[in-house]
Amino acid sequence: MIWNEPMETMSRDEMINLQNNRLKDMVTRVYHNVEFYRKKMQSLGIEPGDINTIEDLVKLPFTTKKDLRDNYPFGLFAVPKSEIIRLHASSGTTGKPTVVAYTRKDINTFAEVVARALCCAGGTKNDIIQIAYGYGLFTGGLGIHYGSEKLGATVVPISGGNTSKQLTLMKDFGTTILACTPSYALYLSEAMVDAGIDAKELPLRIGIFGAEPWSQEMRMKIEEGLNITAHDIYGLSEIIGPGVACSCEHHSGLHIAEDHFIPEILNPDTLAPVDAGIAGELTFTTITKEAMPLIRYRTRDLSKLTYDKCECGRTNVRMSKILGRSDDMLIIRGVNVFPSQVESVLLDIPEAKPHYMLIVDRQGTMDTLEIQVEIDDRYFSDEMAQLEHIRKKIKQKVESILGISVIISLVEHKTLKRSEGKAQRVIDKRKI
Ligand code: DLL
Repeated sequence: MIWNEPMETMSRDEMINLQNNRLKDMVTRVYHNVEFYRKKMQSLGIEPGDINTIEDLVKLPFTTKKDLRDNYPFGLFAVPKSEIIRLHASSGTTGKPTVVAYTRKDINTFAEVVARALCCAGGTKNDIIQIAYGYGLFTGGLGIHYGSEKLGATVVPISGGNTSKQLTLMKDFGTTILACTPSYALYLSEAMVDAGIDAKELPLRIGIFGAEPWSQEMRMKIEEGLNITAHDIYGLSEIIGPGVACSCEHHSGLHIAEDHFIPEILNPDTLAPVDAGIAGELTFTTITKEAMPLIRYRTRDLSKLTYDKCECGRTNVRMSKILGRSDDMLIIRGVNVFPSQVESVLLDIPEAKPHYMLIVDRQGTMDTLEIQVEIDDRYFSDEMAQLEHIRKKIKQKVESILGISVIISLVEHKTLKRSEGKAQRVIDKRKI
């Protein structure tokens, strides 16, 4: 079934026409209401009247995570605060999170695109959907929640964690759709085995997995372990949250809700748009959002697009599974982590040297992050108590910035490998 036939099956010409009109309207709104964009456009010598079709997108400036940070917290809002009914946030490259805002219409759009995604994955109002994404500032829990209600499914808002309860409710309630990160889905499948539950005896049938990269191999493993069909749902807080795109029954890319978000793929070096089929950095322009519209937001996610009609009948452009990132962001247990966040903490600790190494691994299905830190010779003593004190101090500061637990290992000065070119600060041993 297709949730919104008119929007998901229109011809390319109709879509371009719709995008043209919405783009013009959005550019005019931000020009008049957001100083940041007005100044950016003025410095490029363009006015709203210069933007008439999506071909004109290339004239517009880019927006980056840094721009959001520089305008923290509310500098990019395009409506008065009284119109804003919700805020969400995700971690940024420093301690400050990236704040995003929604008007009532934006919350409706969010629910609409998630309902579309769930329907695209085969969900219906007869489903019982267990939402094991985190609720709170993260867009995963509440985003999927509102979309599921819009779909008319029965929502079990259990949030993340509490594995034994997840399994109990899944069994007792007869959950048919599980929504969580792929790594947690894998963990649940293993926990099921340990608990003596046979997945084949459960009515569970669909998985709505995203928020972190995962491979086809991982998809097969999860499908086998949970006896379900696993779908890939993509999104990011800055654009709206989950529901920007989702895979359909043909698992041949993710359909983008392009009547709301216009995608472009850029060559990561030149930032020039590339043709369909060529991989590059995914960039979105939101054309219907009211509270915080973004122009050409550089996601740093690598993907490619195809405009071919899908066998499912949808005509919306599809993006490939995310192929990687053009920056150094890691996603550890669903949390976005930048090595530079660790660096900024270490620079503030006199005992530590700014030489460090992040070792990411997966034990069972849980991601682990070990940070090896070089300690200044003056402090590297034989006294256990003193070293333990330094270790705890670093651990506490790093954890408060990253928002996840870490293992800190102290090493002597000059032990970590120095590099002659680009410093390699991350070893990712996960096989995803
Ligand atoms: O992760 C929104 C979301 C929630 C998507 C639940 C899907 C399901 P952020 O915390 O802002 O938002 O992180 C966004 O996560 O730029 C990608 O790097 C990564 N990401 C999200 N979905 C996928 C996916 C949410 N399906 C960042 N595959 C994005 C690979 C993904 N990476």
